[in-house]
Amino acid sequence: MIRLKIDGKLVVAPEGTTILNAALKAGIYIPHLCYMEMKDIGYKNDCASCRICVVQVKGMNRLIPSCSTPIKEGMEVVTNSSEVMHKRRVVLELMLSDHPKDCLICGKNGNCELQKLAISFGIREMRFAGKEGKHDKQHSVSITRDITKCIMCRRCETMCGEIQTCGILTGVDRGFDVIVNTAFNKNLLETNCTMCGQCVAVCPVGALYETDNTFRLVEDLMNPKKKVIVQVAPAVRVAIGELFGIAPGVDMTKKLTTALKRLGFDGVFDTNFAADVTIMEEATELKERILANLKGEKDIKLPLFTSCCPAWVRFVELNYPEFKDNLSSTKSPQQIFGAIAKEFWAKEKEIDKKDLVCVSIMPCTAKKYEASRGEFTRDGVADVDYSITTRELGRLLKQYNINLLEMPDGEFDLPLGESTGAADIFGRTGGVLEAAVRTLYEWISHGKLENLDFVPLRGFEEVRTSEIEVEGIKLRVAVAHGLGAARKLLEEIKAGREYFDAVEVMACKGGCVGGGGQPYHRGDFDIVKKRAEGLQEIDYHKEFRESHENPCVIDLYETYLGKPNGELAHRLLHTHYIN
Ligand code: HC0
Ligand code: SF4
Repeated sequence: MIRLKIDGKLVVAPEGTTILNAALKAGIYIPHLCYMEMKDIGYKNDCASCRICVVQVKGMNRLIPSCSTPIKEGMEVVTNSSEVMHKRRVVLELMLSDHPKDCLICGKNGNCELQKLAISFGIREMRFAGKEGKHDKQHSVSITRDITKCIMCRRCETMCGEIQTCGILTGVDRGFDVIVNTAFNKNLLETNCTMCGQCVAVCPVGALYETDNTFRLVEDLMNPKKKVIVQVAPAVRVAIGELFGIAPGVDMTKKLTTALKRLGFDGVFDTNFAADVTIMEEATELKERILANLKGEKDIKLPLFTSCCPAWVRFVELNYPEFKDNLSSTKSPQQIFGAIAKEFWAKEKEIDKKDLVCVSIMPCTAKKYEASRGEFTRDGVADVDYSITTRELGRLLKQYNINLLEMPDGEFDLPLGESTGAADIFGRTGGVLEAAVRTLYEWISHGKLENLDFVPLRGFEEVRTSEIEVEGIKLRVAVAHGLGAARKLLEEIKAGREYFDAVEVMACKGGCVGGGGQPYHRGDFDIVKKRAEGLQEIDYHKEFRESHENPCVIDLYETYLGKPNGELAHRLLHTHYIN
């Protein structure tokens, strides 16, 4: 252990700790902008480019960045001398000198870390004249880039390159023109970007943000010719409270349903209902492939990959097309919900599906892209018209003066609002596979599963594997979260060093609870973990915890769909990725 003094306070920290981390642990706040670290997921951005975190060290004749300087025995650090404060202010003023000043309409207005620093330093004048960049805003269906706002902190580059291994964003140019950009300034959709939004999740300024669909939604809600219905993804319910000052992981479902009804939706439904349907289809697919493989049939594509994460699907299409047929053909819950709503619910309610607007609230930026994919349109009508993120919903509720915390408890509308605990855990890493295994086990054994908790599939190790034996059949399954982890797993499978029957991949660390559309976690991965725990709690307390026990799902198959993977189910609920 190393002993040092920070602002006169004795601090003891392990060797190798930086001054910044030693200070933060000791309760001494040093402002910082580029630095971000999430140990649980191996994310570390410590390029020391912003220099906001400079401190004075006794015996050194210059100020040093605290984020990249390790502590030493006997060190005496001052974090708040007048010299330090003056230098920080000059650094900030230089940063602001070439930064656009359109804060009022910026995608991160109110959430910008640079704006917060400018507020705390009381900057009122621009003393230095810098040259603002001239790049136009670049929209994709999921993410908007306003790269003249880039402050070169490199957080997105580290996230995209090291955690997601996609390498879409990198520093280009020099001087005032320097920015993090795509190759040849291409639109993200023209690159191998997966739309995962993890770059958005860490960007401290308005250079990267979700493409906003809230105005479109307001217009649809106003249109008397339209019926507008909404579905809510599992991970949203344990995170939306954060935008109203509630701790992460608290289940806000009941208040949320009332809030959505007050917004004016004609139906408030649950993506979880469709997640249970997804399991009916995906477990059927998995069972059929496993049994065919055991019979020795040729060309059976195993492992079966889950396909509910659109960023993962796009990652496979663009990087590992040889594995495309391993992706489950079952649509994601978002898309299954849309198909059932437009084909089944609309008919029941005698609504022309062309007049029905299906909106989803997702923790994700890639879901906007998924909704727009051509595969999910029938007769020129999209299953899901568009998606808005948890953050967008939070803004909308505040705009309408709907205080989530004051809402009386409500319920989702039936039948598309009923769900089991198996569906809730879809929103955390490992949950889709666990849900599938619960059902598959009972279908193969024709018995009742005593213990529904497949603990080896849980947790936050980047890859978790498990062997499950049912009726003498040994199944080997794996879970990966984060695209870098998925890439490693795919390479092992490709080289024949690993064999699995089923693999779940979620592009974001922690699964959807850590999605790129969730309230900003600001580098605190514990927030993501608490959301995952929140979903687990919901599962524990549900009346039914297996998708095939959902009474409304059973009814839907009996009265409308027929058999899982039967003719109608296949036509509505399955797809073939054509990219
Ligand atoms: Fe997810 Fe989903 S669990 S991808 O993370 O499968 O976004 O929450 O809605 O579709 O259900 C996201 C979350 C969903 C879907 C579900 C799946
Ligand atoms: Fe990289 Fe994901 Fe951002 Fe695309 S959305 S640039 S893949 S981090």
